[in-house]
Amino acid sequence: MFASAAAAPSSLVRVNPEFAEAVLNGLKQKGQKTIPPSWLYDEVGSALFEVITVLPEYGVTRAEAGLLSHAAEEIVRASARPARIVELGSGTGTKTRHILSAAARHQPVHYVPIDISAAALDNCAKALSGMQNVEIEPIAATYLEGIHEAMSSRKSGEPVLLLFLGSTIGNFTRSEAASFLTRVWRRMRAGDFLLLGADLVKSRERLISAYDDPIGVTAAFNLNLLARINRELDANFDVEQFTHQARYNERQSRIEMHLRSRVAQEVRVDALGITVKFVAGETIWTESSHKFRAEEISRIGQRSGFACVRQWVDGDWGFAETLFRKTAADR
Ligand code: AVJ
Repeated sequence: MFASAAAAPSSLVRVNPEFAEAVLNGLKQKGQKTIPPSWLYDEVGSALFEVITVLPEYGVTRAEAGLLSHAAEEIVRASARPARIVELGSGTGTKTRHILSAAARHQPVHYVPIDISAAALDNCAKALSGMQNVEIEPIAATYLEGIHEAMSSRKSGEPVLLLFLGSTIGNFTRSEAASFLTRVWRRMRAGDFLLLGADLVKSRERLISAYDDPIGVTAAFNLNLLARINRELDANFDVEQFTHQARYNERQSRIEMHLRSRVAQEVRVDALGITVKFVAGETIWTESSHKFRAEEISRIGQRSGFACVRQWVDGDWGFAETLFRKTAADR
C-alpha cells in the first residue's frame, strides 16, 4: 500500500489518496501502463483543455455548441419543457447556456451541475450567475452519486432533462458506455429525458490532427499529467524525456493518447515509495476517445432501456446530439 506518513511529499499540497492509488495501480501493473483520463484535469489540465476546445483542428466543441445553439428550442420542446435540468460535468457552461435560456423562456428553471471538482462547479456557477429565471444548485459528487441526489431532491412529478455532453461518453469503452447508461437509466424516473452528445467516426487524418495539434496544446495537456505527478506525488519525471502520442485504433474506432518514453529510464515517485522502470518506446496510456456511428448511439441507449426521441447531427465535423426518454419504470 502507498499511504505511509513517513513517505509524505515535502510539498504543502495534501496528497489526494484517489490520485495516489490511480497512479500506483497504473504504473505498477504488468504490461501496458495506464492512468485514467479523469486525472488529466487538474487546474493546469483544465485550462489547457479550454484552449483545446478553441483550436481549429479540434472541431468537437464547436460542432456541439453550434448544434445546441440552433436546436435549443427544439430540444426543449421535445423534452417536455423541463423545469429541472441536471448536467454531468459542469464545464464552463457555455454550451449549456443555450439550453438553459431556451427552457427559461417557458418557466423558471433549476439547473443542477454535477462535478467532483468544487472549483469547476464554482466557475460554472459564476459563468451562469446572471441568467434570468435560472437557479443553480451545484452538487459536488461522482456522476452516479450526483444523479441519485439530483433525482431524489426534485419536486414530485417534475420531469428532469439530464445532459451528458461533450462526448465524455467516448472515454468509456463501448461495453462500459452501455453499462454506465443502464446505471443512469436506473436512477431516472419514467418521463425523464437524457440528452447525449457524442463525436462521430471521421477520417484518420482529421482525428489525428484533432488529438495531435500542430502547436502542441494537446501534447502539453497530456504531458501535464507527468508534471502533476511530480507536483502532487513528489516524483522526478523528466517531462522532456517523454513525448505525446495520438494513435487511431481503427478496429475500435477510437483515439488512444499515450505518453511515450524516449529512452530507457527510471522514475521515482516518493509519495508512493516506488521506482518505475521504462524501456525505450514504452508508453503510459492516458485516454481513449471513442468515435461512434449515429445509429450506434441510439442502439446503445435503447439497449440500456431508453427510447430514442430524436437525433440532431452536425454533418460538417461529425457530431450527434441524441435525445432519449425513459418510458417505463422497469424493463
Ligand atoms: C473531454 C473526453 C471529450 O476525448 O475529445 C481532448 C478530451 N483529449 N483532446 C475528447 C480530449 C484530448 C475530450 N473529452
